[in-house]
Amino acid sequence: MTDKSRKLYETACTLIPGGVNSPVRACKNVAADPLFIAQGAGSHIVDLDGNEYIDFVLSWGPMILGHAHPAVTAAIHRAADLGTSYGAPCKAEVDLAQTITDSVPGLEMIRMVNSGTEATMSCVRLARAVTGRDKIIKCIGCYHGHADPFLAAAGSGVATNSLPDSPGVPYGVVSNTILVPYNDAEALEKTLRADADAIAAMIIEPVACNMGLVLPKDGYLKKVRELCTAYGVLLIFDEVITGFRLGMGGAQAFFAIDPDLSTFGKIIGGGLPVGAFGGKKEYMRQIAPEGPVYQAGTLSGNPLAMAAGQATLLELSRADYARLATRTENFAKELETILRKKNVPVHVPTIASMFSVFFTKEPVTDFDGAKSADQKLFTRFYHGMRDQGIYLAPSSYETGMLSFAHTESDLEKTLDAASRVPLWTKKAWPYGQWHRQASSLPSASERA
Ligand code: KE4
Repeated sequence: MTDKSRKLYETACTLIPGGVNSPVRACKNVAADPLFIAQGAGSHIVDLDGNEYIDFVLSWGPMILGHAHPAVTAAIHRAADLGTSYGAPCKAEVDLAQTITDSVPGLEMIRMVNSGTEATMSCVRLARAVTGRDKIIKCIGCYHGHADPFLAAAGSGVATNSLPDSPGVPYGVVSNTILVPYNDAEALEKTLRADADAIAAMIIEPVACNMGLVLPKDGYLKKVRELCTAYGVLLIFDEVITGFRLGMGGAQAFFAIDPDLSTFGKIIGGGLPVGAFGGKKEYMRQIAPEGPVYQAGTLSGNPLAMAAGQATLLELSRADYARLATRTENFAKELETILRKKNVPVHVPTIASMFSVFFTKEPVTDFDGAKSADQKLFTRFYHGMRDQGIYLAPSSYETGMLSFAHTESDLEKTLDAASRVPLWTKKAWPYGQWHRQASSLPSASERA
């Protein structure tokens, strides 16, 4: 019942590498063809064939209010009526910068860019300029976008020189990237003791969301902060996902840690292309044109993206994050109980409005643990859920998310679907036999 998606995918593959504009959307990890989405409204999306799904991907994070939120859509319409880009400063940029710096405790100044990758790439350049050092530390399994310095694979033995993790990335670039396991303060201390004088910064996802959802062990982030301070290494919190997801102050407020620099994206753009990096004034004032560290972007601070971000954050400032976190926690616990009744090893970690599903015997605390998850079981789970109208991230290395638009009925239907997926037998799932036609969802103006 996904013929239109399948046909369009065939055409797309003749025009776009892999038929998609970002690899994970190709659903290769779960041997599925991508669905082409025609519309989103609240917690639901509809594909080209009219099948409706409850959406737990939410565009990988931005749609925390749900799709086509009336206030966000109206803000974009208003901005678009005044023009789409000026290449000159506009009030919307200042308004959003004020909102973000007012919301995030450690943030004194911020620069807008157009993606999370631009934010992390620029932030690392700033850290290297400020310290005069070239090396950076990142955690194995954390993802900070596709800029060369981050596409590093662990070399022989951990925390030694890294190897390029993609063709086209020069060895010389990643030789300055040191890899340490996430949640391992001892390995970090050993690295700093050996090499601190050459290290500009450590960049970390305070909650790891790109190896599945892996929570920081108690005290880990505090130890990371203390070690970076002790060895004179800047600490960069990559909050592209956790920013405004864990609350208005992001992970740095949630865990009461004060990073030197932070990066943002996704939610702050309300679904339009936005990233940002910021931190203490003493560092940010080094950014051109105030300082010598060059960083630029034709569409940075785009008025439509700023309007979408500001409207999103305004709604979030009035939202009940604690209630959404409790609902997500209850949902995750119930999902874990349902899946365990199928006699499969499974853990469903959760924090704030996020969760993920690891088919592992032990809880996952690092990338080695994430890699040990049973991919066959995850693939069956993914297909079994998608065929019942539940749209999950097509990889166990991604994180599921709830929005403020998800209803109790959505969660009940999802848990009911999970109870029906045959994980305990080799019986082939009757893939594709499910569909529920939805001509279209109510538009934003109809829901305003
Ligand atoms: P973008 O360049 O994709 O806007 O952001 C890069 C990035 C940086 N930091 C973190 C913590 C991130 O999670 C990301 C991007 N997240 C992935 C999903 N896990 C984007 C999805 C995709 O690549 O299509």
